Amino acid sequence: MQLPFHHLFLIKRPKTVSLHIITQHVPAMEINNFENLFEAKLAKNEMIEPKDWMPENYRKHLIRQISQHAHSEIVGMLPEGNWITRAPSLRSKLVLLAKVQDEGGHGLYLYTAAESLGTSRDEMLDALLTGKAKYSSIFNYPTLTWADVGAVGWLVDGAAIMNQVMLQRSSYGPYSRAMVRICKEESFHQRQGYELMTKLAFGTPEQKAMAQDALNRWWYPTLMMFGPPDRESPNSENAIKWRIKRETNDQLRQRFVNQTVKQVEYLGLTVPDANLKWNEAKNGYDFSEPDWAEFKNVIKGNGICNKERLTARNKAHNDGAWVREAAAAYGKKLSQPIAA
Ligand code: FAQ
Repeated sequence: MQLPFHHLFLIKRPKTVSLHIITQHVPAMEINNFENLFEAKLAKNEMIEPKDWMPENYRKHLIRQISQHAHSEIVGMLPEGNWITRAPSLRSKLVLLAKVQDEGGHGLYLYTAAESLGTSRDEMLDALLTGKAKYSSIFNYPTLTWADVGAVGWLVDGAAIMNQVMLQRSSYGPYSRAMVRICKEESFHQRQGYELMTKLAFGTPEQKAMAQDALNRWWYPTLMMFGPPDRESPNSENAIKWRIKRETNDQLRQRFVNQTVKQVEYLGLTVPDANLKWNEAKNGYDFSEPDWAEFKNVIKGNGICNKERLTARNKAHNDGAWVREAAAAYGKKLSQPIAA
């Protein structure tokens, strides 16, 4: 039976059968052939698709990264969502609403990409809601003023794009394709943030001070978004080998600093780093590292807003139970044959 397009969203998807289960019973010689095929595809820069054979650790690595990324988008709706009711104009409210909704959409594309690897939405959400799963450290910092909405769009979305542009060429097809669309939307987010910062930085002295204060508080947490330094990044080696990540945490962090300093200068603001200095030899800025002890503490669950964020996500999940039940009941009704 061909269902109308909108009905497809309401029906609970069957659990994906993953190829790794099938290949558990395949003789070792054949696995070798599969492995050669997998390696050959990577070498030719071809995408790995859900039905292709893949090493178990590649599959697990992707589920880890993509589900954490999805959680980050969903939790990332909260800091800015906090300002929707207090946006200072109808225009700014509309723009902010659209941006926050986009982040929700990104979460959904990413959960779907992760499901194609054989995990379920329920498993992933359970890990988030019980605090077992990680999500980006950045969303455990509070948005204290309207300028923070600008700083998040400009810096946080800016850092997200810096990282995600390379993920558009990630070796796993569904992840790579989700990234293409996400990057387009993130560019709009970055622009709305920079526009807001421009208004404040060229506004009254009080507004400029608000913009500087937001930059001071968001600069180092944004640098942490790229992950630990390469020397302490256990996942990078495989990620690069399997072409999941195309550049390392430190390379992307450096590129972000190089690009953003010019934007700070245009705004007439100051990067809160006394060691920031152009280095001709490396064709980039030298800059202070973030406080990695603070980073570790935040990802352990002890940041300023970790508890508040998980409480909010749990409340939303519980409040939405009736929607899931209604959708499942409607899906069941649709799947029953229509009486003659
Ligand atoms: N926060 O070995 P590595 C956004 C963990 S989207 C928390 O270097 P990897 C849009 C890492 O998971 C932002 N944990 O790991 C938006 C690992 O732990 P595990 C999210 C972090 O995977 C804007 C351990 O540390 N973007 O902002 C962080 O190679 C505005 C060791 O690290 C993505 O997720 C962190 N910052 O590199 C939404 C992009 N960094 O899992 C709303 C995709 C590291 O072994 C509003 N992800 N960890 O227990 C990636 O590119 C990578 O996963 C990295 C980390 C770069 C995040």
